[in-house]
Amino acid sequence: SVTGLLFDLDGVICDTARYHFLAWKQLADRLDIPFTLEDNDRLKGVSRTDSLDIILSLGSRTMTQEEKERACKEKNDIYLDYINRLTADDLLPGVRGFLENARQSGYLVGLGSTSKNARFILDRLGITGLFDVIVDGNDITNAKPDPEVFLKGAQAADLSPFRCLVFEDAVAGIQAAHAAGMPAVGIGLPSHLPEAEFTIPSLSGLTVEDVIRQLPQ
Ligand code: B16
Ligand code: MG
Repeated sequence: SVTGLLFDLDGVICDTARYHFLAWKQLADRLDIPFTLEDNDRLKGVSRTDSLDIILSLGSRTMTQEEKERACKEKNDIYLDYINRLTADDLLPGVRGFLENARQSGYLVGLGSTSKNARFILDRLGITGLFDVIVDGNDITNAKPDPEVFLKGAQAADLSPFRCLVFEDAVAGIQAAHAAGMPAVGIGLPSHLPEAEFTIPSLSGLTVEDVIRQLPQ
């Protein structure tokens, strides 16, 4: 049975995707590369450097390693200006209650995010203390859909992967969970996350037991 819960950050805990978009958009505009909100969907769960490669491919452009590092820093500085302003009001609906219920019910609670800014974001949102385990972009070498982030989360929580349940909003994240041998609950539309065990629109109004009951036996 499930004893640990691993949460993605962007799109599950907080809607940081729009700030990622605004920051990448500013860079893309400067580079004269067309980049739309729709394109941004492809960046969800993808690492910073891989995101830049996707944007460069949209403009059929290339960069040297040094130019890439500068571009990534430029994007992250813009992004930091946005997330610096995050407060507890920016938690997605139901997140705090769901995490508190999970802890009270005895589940281990972990974060599995590709973001190198994850700890800073949790601090801004005021929920760092609700996590037993945090694995983020600084701890991994392979971004989702590689299972590394979730396998390290399970390891840090001293749990077998099959005891863990993942909460994800991105296709790459659902694939990462499955590659780790973990079931995944999709947050969002079933049509967008057909590989998830099942989807829920948000964590609002649900307890962990409500969710676990829906898992295929
Ligand atoms: P950073 P997640 C991911 O977070 C985002 O979905 C993805 O869009 C972003 O590029 C990645 O983090 C890296 O973020 O530039 O802050 O290191 O969904 O895995 O929580
Ligand atoms: Mg996400």
